[in-house]
Amino acid sequence: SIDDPSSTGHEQVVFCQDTQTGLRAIIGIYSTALGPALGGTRFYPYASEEAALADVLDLSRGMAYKNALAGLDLGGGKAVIWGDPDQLKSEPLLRAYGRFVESLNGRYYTACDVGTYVADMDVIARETRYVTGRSVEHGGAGDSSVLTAWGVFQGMRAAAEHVWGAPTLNGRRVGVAGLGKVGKHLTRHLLDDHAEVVATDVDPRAREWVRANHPQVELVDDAAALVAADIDVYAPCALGGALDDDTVPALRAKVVAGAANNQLAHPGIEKLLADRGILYAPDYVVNAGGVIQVADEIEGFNFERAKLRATRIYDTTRQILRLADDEGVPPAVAADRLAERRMAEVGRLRTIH
Ligand code: NAI
Ligand code: K
Repeated sequence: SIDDPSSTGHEQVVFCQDTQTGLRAIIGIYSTALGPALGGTRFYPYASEEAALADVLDLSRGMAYKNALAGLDLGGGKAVIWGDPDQLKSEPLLRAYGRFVESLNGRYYTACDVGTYVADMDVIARETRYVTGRSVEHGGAGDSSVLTAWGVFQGMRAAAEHVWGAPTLNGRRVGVAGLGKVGKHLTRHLLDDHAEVVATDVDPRAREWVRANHPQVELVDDAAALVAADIDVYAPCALGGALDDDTVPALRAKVVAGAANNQLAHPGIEKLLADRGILYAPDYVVNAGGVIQVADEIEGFNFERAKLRATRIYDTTRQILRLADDEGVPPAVAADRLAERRMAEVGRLRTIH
C-alpha cells in the first residue's frame, strides 16, 4: 500500500517542487538492478497527490519489467508532473524539472509519455544529459511509434506461429482498434505480410486516412464491433483496459497482440482469456519497441541497431509462450517470471564485487 512506502519495492521516490514555475513532480525509481532507470514523464492533471503517487509507483514498476524483457541494460523508472499541461507547461517549468532529473546523477533517464512530446524533451535536455526521446535534429530517436509498431508486428508473428504453426499473418484477419501513430504503421506491416485488416477509430481523420491510403482495409463502427467481428487476431492500439469482463467473453479472435499499455482491465483477466483458449501476447512485451528506440539514444542513436533489437521481440514472445505452456500458466504470468529472473540473476552480479 502507498501508506507504507517501504512495502512497494521501490528503491527511491523523489518529490520535486518549484514554486516559481508551479512544478510539482514525482520521480519513481523501482529498480536499478539492470542499469539506470528509464521511463517517460507523464504530465497529467491528477485529482490529488495520492493519485499522482499511485500512478508513478505503478508505472515505474511496469517499466522495470518492460526494460528487463526488452533485453536492455536499464532499470525501471517513471515520472509524473502533476498539473494541466495546457495551463502549466512552460520552458522554465520543464527546465526546472530537468534540473531535478540531473540531480539524480544518471540514476533516472526520462522520455516522452502522455502529455509530453519530443519538443519538451529537447527543452529538458538543456538542463540534463539524462533524457531520451529528443528530436532527430538533437541526436534523438524521434517518433518512437515506428519501432513500437514493428515490435508489435514481431510479437504477433510469434503468437501466430504458436497457434497456427507459421510465423506470419498471411491470410489472417486482424482487427486493429485505434489508427493513431502506432496503429497506422502496424496496418502497413500487416498488409505487407498479406493479412486482411479490419479497423476502427473514433477520430474521423484517422478513418479518412485509411480510406485514402489503404482502401482494402474494412472499417467498422467501434471497438465493440471489432471484438464481435469474425477476426483471427485482435490488436488493441488505442487506450488501456481493452480486455475486460465484457469484451473477453464476446471476443472471437484466437490471438490478442497490440500496442496499448495495460490492456488487462484488472488482475484475473489473463485467466479468463486462457480459459477461453485465447492466446494473449503480453502488452508490455510486444510494445517494447518504443522504449528500445529511445534507449538507443544513450549509445548515440542508430536506427538499424534499434530495429534489430526490436525484431528480437519475436524471439522473446516465442520464449514466453513456450514457458507459459511448460509451466501451465497464462503468458502474462510467464512474462513476469522471466523478467523477475533476469532482474535477479543479472542484478546479483552487481553485488559480487
Ligand atoms: P495515438 O494517440 O497516436 O493513437 C491512439 C488512437 O486511438 C487515436 O487515433 C484515437 O483516435 C484512437 N482511439 C481512442 N479511443 C478509441 C476508441 N475507444 N476506439 C477506437 N479508437 C480509439 O497513440 P499511439 O502512440 O498510437 O499509441 C497507441 C497505444 O499504444 C497507447 O495505448 C500507447 O500508450 C501505447 N504505446 C505507444 C507507444 C509509442 O511509442 N507510441 C509505446 C508503447 C505503448
Ligand atoms: K525493487
